Amino acid sequence: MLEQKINATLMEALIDEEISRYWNTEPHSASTTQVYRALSTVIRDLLLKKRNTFLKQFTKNQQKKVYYLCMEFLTGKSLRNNLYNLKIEQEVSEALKKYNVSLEELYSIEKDPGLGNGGLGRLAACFMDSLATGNFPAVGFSLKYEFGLFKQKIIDGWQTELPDDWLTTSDVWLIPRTEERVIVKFDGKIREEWTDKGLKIHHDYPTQIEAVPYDMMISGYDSKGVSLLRLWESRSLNSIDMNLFSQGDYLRALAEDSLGEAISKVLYPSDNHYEGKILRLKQQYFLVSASAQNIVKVHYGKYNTLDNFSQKNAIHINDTHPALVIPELMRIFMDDYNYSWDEAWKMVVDSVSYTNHTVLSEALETFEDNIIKVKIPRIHMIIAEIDRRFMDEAAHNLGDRNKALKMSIFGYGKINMANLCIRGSHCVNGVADLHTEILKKTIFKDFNEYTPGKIINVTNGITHRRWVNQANPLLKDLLTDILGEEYYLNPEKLNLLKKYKNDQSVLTKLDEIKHQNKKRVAEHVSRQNHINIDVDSIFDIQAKRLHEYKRQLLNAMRIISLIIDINEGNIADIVPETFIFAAKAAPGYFRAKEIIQLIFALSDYINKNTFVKKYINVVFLENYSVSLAELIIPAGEISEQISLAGKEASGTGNMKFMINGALTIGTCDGANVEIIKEVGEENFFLFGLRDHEVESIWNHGYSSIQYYQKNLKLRKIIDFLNKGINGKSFESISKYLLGGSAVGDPYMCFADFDSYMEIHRKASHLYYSDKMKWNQMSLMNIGSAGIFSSDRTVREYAEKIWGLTPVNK
Ligand code: BZD
Repeated sequence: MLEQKINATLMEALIDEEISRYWNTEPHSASTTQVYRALSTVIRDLLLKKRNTFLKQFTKNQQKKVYYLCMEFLTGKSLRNNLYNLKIEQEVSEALKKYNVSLEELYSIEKDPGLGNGGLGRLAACFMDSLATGNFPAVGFSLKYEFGLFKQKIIDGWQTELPDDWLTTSDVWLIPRTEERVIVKFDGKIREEWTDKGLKIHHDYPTQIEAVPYDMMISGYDSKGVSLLRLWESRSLNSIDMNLFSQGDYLRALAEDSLGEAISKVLYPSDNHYEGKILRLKQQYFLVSASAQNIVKVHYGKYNTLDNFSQKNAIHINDTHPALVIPELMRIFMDDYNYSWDEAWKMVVDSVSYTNHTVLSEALETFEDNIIKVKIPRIHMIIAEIDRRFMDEAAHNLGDRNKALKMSIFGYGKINMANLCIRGSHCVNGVADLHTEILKKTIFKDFNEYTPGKIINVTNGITHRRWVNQANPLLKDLLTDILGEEYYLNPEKLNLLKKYKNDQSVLTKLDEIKHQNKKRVAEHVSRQNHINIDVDSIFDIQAKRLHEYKRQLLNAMRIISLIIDINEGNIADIVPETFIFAAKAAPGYFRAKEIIQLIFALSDYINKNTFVKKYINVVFLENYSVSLAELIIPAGEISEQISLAGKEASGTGNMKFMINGALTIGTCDGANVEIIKEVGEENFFLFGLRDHEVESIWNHGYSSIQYYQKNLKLRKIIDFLNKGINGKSFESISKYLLGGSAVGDPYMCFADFDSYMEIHRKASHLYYSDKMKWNQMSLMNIGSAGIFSSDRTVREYAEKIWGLTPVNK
């Protein structure tokens, strides 16, 4: 079917067939949802065929594959992406005329699968796209959460969470593979027996959970490649207690069932904050055990030996969440396939690699030693043995046991997952230059000295095909007119755009495109928030998870300062600005919710105050998701990337805004540093303390009060918060900023405030005094963004870490 060129007539026939097969109805009377499901099923089956052809090819070549293990894949919607990547949007659009429905309508029906929190999960999804496009054999493994990241609803300014039932429409993309289910075992006791063949492990497993795979295909663009995303669903094996059932105790009979099912019920909604909860541990072990069993089985089925395991399989752990794959592979190799410790260990280390995404101490995962011992005793035993051998070896090599102990996996009754990952991987990477350097100097210092060269950098990237070509079709058209289609597969070619930096007609077109995209957002804001925003004002956007270190509060402080100036009549420097925020806070993160409340209150205040509203406006857009990002990022003129230096590992939103022509107001943090290097400081609004300055001030005892006392604007902001906004006091935020029992303003908004105000003045002055210069800077940003494509990122992983080659090369 795929070999046949898809045209509108063939497409119609395929859709008709699905409609009559599923609903036994005439095509013209099918509902929009039925057409959506029928079309998606057709595309899914096309992809399945395409994947099978691809699979045959790399299987025949006996090529190495990468398995990417991640607790999150924030894929975004599938239909548009797959049609785009298969290059059949036109044909499908034509075919849909028969059903009286447009592609846009069908796109809007699909629910956005929220199988991730933020940057980490979205990165994994971009990688799947780029791997398929680059014809790399790749499988992603994750969980089929019944409920993805909660839907955010703001009620009276306060974030509330609603369940995300993404499966009600997106289930069409999943292919159940019940025949490939495996069993994951928990709890129980271990007995060791010495036989003439060595140590034999006996294990009883009272809790056995079935892992049932569901496959999602992700097509590459204009390539043979299709990535497979395999999502595990948990099901209780002892699904129903027939004894209880026959005694009429139906609820208790089913209780067992729900325990098993709970594992893949819901995504943990915290980013950059670990929770040492048992359910989270179970999710992690469930993912790695099911995946490792699957990987080993496929390998053994093909080669009839595991001796060449690490030559043929690269296993990547995305952050420490899948760390337990290291002991799990050891368990399988030793207990199920009788390899010795040393043989098994070599196979594990040679195949496993690990990416770190944070240096924040509250995000570094540790689990209670005891929890692991009780829930997965054999795994605990293996971790203990990994550590024992490591400590002996390191103490011997370093001649100092205390030094070795600093790298131990065990400490203070906890298991340090990062230390397990570093020990069990042949390569560890950070996600931006600065982040990797910080890793080497701080949390992984001892490891870096012990095994120099093991920690490397691979800077993050984004798929420009989704984030420009699909999300910003007007910009795509312009770029295609100027550069041709080559940049679709060679994003470095965007560089050629720079030749047009003095071309008035190109600059004007860029300006018009931005304006159209701003109008799209204004319509959305009017529908959703019932607020009219001025499309001629500068659009300043901060869209990302709500976190203290990302400093949405610094942005809010500036807004308050502008309100105060306007109210006092100090309007000489004031220009029209529209501030757009979108952010979800972890449900238990009180401070983050309070900051949302503050932003909401500011929005409310301004929209009730016609005088202030003449100049500035603030909107908070609910329920930030991939789809909302696709709408708002193309409209961004200022991209707020204002984390405290040294805290944001990389950022990827910064890259998405840049490639859509926004100018960044940013600190020297994460990948901002590399963005500046590419685009030049003259095309970036840099402000704030550098990471070493942050460290030095912090080490000398940061005191926000000192800044407060010296700075009238800060004092007025605090007064404003204390006085309250529309009758709601924000004293607790002012206390947080000034300190008391804890250090005030822990993310140093006060220290960076003046510099932030100043850079904004510079930016907005330029916007209103020399729009062509602004557009020129915007063009330079687009032209410099090619290097931040995830095509480049996955190529680097393939070469430097996985030893992977594309099919047919
Ligand atoms: O990963 C983010 C970092 O904060 C960003 O700087 C970076 O760009 C991206 C991609 O590398 N980290 C996360 O998104 N982390 C999480 O979402 C997360 C989720 C669960 C538990 C811990 C962290």
